[in-house]
Amino acid sequence: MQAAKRSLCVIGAGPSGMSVLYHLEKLRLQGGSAVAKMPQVACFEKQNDWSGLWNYTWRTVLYNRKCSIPIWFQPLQALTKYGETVHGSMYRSLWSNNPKETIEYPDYTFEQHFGRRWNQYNLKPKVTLLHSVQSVTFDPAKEKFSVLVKDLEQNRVLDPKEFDYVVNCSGHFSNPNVPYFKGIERFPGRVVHTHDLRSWREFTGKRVLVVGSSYSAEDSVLQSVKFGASRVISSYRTNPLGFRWPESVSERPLVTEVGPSDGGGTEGWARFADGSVEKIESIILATGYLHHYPYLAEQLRLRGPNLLYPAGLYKGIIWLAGGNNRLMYVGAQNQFYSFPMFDAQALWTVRYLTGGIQLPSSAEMDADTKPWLEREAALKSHQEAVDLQTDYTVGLAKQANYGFDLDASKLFYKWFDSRDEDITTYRDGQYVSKFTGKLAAPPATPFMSAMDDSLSTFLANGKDE
Ligand code: FAD
Ligand code: NA7
Repeated sequence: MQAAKRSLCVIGAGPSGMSVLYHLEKLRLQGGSAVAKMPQVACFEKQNDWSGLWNYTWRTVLYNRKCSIPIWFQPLQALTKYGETVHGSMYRSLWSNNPKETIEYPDYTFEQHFGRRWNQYNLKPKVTLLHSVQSVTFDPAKEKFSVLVKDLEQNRVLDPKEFDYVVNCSGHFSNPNVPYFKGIERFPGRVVHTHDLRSWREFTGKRVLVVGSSYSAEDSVLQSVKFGASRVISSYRTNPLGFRWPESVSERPLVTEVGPSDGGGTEGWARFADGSVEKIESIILATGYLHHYPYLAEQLRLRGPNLLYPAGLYKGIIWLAGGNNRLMYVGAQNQFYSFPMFDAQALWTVRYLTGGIQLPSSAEMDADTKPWLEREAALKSHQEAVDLQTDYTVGLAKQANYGFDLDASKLFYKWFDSRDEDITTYRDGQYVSKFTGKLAAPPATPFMSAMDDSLSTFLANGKDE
């Protein structure tokens, strides 16, 4: 008698989830012994289309359209028409902050046209859209997951489905980390986390406080300047951003208190750890995101800060707690490499699922993970951070027989240097694709003066050299 086919549930159809579907299909079409071991796949996506955070529609904008009203009247987090939290954290005028050559798929370069890779294998029918995963539990006796899914259009929770494996690809830059600052409840102006930001035009002419000093903070400062904020104060907890900023920008240590100005209206003030006080009208919390998987049973749930190597995952993928090795996370890391890293993780996952990669003992998996955690804890520079993710991604790709050298560290170093040289022009830089050998065209309009981010303007760009 033939053994029953094993089953796999993929949660989320962003870049990570789509890479899993892509490699399953690619391997199936290649044929060979892996095909017989291929699991039956169901992929559930709660949005109306694939592409994850990059699925930016008029709905993303509408749901989060909160005007300049005091914090009391603003909803904590916007909901979609189906009562789901809005996944999108993107905003108008967002340009990739890393060179596209550092996040290129080797077998589908940007030159071949972004966005069409998934169509190559007709993957759309494999995604069940507008279906939100509500609960995932694991029964160790049966070695099966039970997954509850809600059909959002029908407003109906479906009967539980059993799966042998789950790959969680739901992203982790969607649930905002919102710290409290003394007096914030009395601050009369706009208070917004970057997750809810959609347009920078609301800061034109305003005095803006940006809290945080990582990538969202950097972009918040830059976009505020670009869209005409009269003054921008960047407040850091650990390290300043430290760039040579335009004159209207200054950096301060952590904000300790905010409050309303005497005259009424929406103006207020902020006090900082060095005792200085500044008048401000808006606060942008660029304070990052929290891992948030409310549908996963407690013992399956990854927690903790945004790390390059989150604890509890063998090879950054296999969930170790509980010892079932049947739950995988793809894309749970902080990201320099993003797409190519997800892609290598996806292929590694597919090889594991189809018997091409065997897991060592639990003790060996723990031992493999430990040096990565120690290395991350000892990082001293952006370069060292990139090196860590390069070693991780290249190693994973090698073990999975990925077939391409993904090391883009030199491009990342060049990117760091160009940010240090001039933070206002680094996005206009040109890089050579590792995979086509071609130098990209410069943007038709430099980033700081490009106010029209429509697709037609963007695609009217010159041809790569
Ligand atoms: P996501 O893109 O978050 O996709 C996860 C998917 O899972 C979503 O479609 C979501 O709807 C779905 N989902 C979630 N929960 C459920 C559920 N319960 N049931 C069903 N489906 C569910 N990366 C770069 O390389 N360059 C950049 O310039 C860049 N800029 C960024 C700017 C911002 C503001 C943010 C927030 C991130 C940025 N990123 C950037 C990083 C980004 O995380 C990756 O590019 C990429 O989108 C991650 O892909 P993912 O598939 O892992 O997660
Ligand atoms: P990150 O990279 O996780 O950074 C979060 C920042 O928020 C970081 O500077 C933190 O300070 C700061 N933070 C967190 N909590 C606090 C509190 N309580 N007070 C002050 N500052 C705080 O998130 P990003 O949003 O910048 O980037 C995530 C992704 O989104 C990335 O891919 C981007 O391209 C877009 P710290 O430095 O730890 O002291």
